[in-house]
Amino acid sequence: MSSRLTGDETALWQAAACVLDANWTGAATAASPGLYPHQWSWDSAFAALGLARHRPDRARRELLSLFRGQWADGMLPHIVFNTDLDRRAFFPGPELWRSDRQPAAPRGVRTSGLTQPPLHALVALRLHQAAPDRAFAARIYPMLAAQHRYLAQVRDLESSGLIAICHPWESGLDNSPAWDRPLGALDLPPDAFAPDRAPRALPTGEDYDRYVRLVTLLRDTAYSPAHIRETHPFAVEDPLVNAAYLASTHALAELADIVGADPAPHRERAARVHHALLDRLWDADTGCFRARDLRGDRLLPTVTINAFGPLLDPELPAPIVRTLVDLLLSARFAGATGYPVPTCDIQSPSFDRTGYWRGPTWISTNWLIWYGALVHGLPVVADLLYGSTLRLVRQSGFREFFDPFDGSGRGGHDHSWSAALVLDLLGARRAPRAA
Ligand code: 2M8
Repeated sequence: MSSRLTGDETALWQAAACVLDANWTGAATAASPGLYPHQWSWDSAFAALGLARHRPDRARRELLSLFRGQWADGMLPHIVFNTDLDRRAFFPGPELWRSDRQPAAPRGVRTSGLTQPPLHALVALRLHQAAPDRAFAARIYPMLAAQHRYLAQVRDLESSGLIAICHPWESGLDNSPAWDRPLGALDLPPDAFAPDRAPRALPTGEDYDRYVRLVTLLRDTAYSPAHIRETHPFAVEDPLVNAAYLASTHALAELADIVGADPAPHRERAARVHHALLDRLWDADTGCFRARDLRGDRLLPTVTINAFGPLLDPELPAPIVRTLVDLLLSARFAGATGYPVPTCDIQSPSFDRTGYWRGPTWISTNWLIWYGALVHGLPVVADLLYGSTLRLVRQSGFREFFDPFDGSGRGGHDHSWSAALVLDLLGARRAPRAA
């Protein structure tokens, strides 16, 4: 640690490092002790960013450990289960997904059958930039390329360039009001799917029935591309997921250069995703990005934090960047809360200051906007996100999420990505060129 950090920042650094050390299982980082004891995909990507600042050898192990769960078709699952844990440690556990019965799933590793925002190539590139390691790059590049091949071949449902999620969990923003409409349109069979007793309180009830219903539809059709393309009832192009995909596609091109592979296909793909984001998800009338429901062929109405995802696109036109920043700073998001950025438009009837992904501030989405602000050379916005994020953890600890009005902590304690991303923020201040 250098003198560029204040005493207070140094204390935060040490506390964050302790959380990551405590959540290290020996091979990977548990997303949250007790609550999410397994390895989650985008949590793992965020954990690797924090580990890169603290224990770089573990950062590379983190990503490689996640890719142990990759399926033969390239699908990188959103959960890799730690089979040393009691099977009741988390619902839904391996028994819901039944990956062991899928020929494409890896042997000896139990996983889910869904994905999450594909930030991994971006993270792998940043690990390489922080501490160049060509052997690691050469090892992980084919896995990342396979992940992206799967997304392009199986999830680009309308050959638009954009990828679709087929479950709210794939967005990472599970209960976001953005998904209320397509989720509400789902036919539920009369019997309930959720267990009598879930090991935690949120979210429960009918939402969970719908989530589990979507999983069983996928599972019972062997997670088949044909089912996903033609009949699966939930298919949404999300701006945050696609922005992560775009940023990672750019990173994949750079990694291809580093390992001597051909970057051209990745560059072509990135150009397509960039254009499709603007053509299909930008709503000029309301001045924001919205998710597109492919089953209803319409933009979904509620404005949420995913509207800011495209700030990760380095080529986002300047007028659109300005419009997004105006929205971000307005009384609908950061402007009216002491602890921004709320994950839903405060003026929306769906906003709920304590509801899971329905309004609270999360460190992961703050970090993504902070990173997007750096991409576009917006130091004032980046400083706002930096200060607000540090204030949250200083006041309430490394909680899973926070009330955007009073900053009180909610959900799990010692949440790995909250600690990891604070380390990345502090590390960037310490050594700005690594950011
Ligand atoms: C939450 O997701 C899991 C489902 O996968 C859950 O609700 O049980 C979300 O916050 C997700 O983004 C995150 O990856 C996961 C673990 O932190 O928890």
